[in-house]
Amino acid sequence: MDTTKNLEEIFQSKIDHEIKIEPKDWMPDAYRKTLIRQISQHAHSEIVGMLPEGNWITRTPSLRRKVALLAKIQDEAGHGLYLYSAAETLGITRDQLLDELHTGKAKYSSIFNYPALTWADMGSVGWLVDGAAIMNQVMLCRTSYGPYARAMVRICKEESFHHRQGFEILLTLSQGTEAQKKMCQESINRWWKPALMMFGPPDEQSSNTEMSMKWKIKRETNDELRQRFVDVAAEQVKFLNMTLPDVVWNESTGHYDFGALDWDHFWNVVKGNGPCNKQRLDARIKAHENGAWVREAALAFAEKQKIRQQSQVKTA
Ligand code: FAQ
Repeated sequence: MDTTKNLEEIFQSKIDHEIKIEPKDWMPDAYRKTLIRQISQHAHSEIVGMLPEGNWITRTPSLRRKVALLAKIQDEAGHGLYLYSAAETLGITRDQLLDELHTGKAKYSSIFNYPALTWADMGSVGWLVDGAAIMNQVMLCRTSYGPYARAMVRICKEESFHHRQGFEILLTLSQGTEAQKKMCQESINRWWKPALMMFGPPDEQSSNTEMSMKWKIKRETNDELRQRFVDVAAEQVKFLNMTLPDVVWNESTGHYDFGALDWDHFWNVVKGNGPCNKQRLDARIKAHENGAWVREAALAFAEKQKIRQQSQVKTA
């Protein structure tokens, strides 16, 4: 008979040998809890993340831009669904997950509590927000929990398209009129620091990193990924002839230095006091309530199908 200690050893050994943990495998409660927390936060972020861009669907500058933006937003909904499904394999229901979001118990990414004020913001969201998301999510394609890792492979492919469409919006503006160039720079300035905060608090304030690295849920720390993102974005911005605020090359480290981030502000946004937290949550709750009839109809249809199949089996 396996004792808990043995089970823990087998579990850690699988992780150390890069064998994926699957839903029916034994896992420590804390691993399960951490995954539910992270995957659900991630799923909520994808769904809430549709809102700032959804606000621009009726105001795109051309039909081509509208089609691309619509496709991107629909992709984000799909990402939310893959991730909710991955979380459900850990023994929590979709209703519980959504309830935690709607009651404010569950977190979602701080970035989606900022307003999208100009068309250039659709570019900045794609380039900087999806860019930061990809930097973090590439490592998650190799995360130790099978259903999460597999969902991330597909998500990353789609996020790459989002990243490029955002950069292309900014590239067009950066080659436009003086007013368009100004709009482009002003948007980059507003999104830059919030995008850097997406990677989470500095390593010394990150309560989960140590265990998540041991379990290979995370494979790099918040600060490592943040620095890599800065180094990549600092090169990309040159193609736009724009600048990143407070970013300077450091010859001695071989990296770009970036200005101090206001972590008190970050925690305040995470706690619900950002510029758009209330608006975002209200919009999600309203969408959920308005969709009740669809869920009821789908369930009734499934029930009817089941009864029909059962009666066919009986008469056969
Ligand atoms: N916002 O100990 P750590 C996207 C919380 S998807 C809010 O370092 P961890 C696609 C954290 O939960 C963007 N809260 O935490 C898209 C923890 O709280 P707790 C989302 C944050 O988990 C693009 C506490 O702080 N991506 O953008 C944030 O080890 C465009 C301590 O932090 C993911 O969710 C934050 N930024 O590392 C969609 C990726 N950062 O629960 C639409 C998956 C930290 O202990 C449009 N998640 N917190 O009370 C992860 O990789 C990790 O969860 C981190 C945080 C790296 C975000």
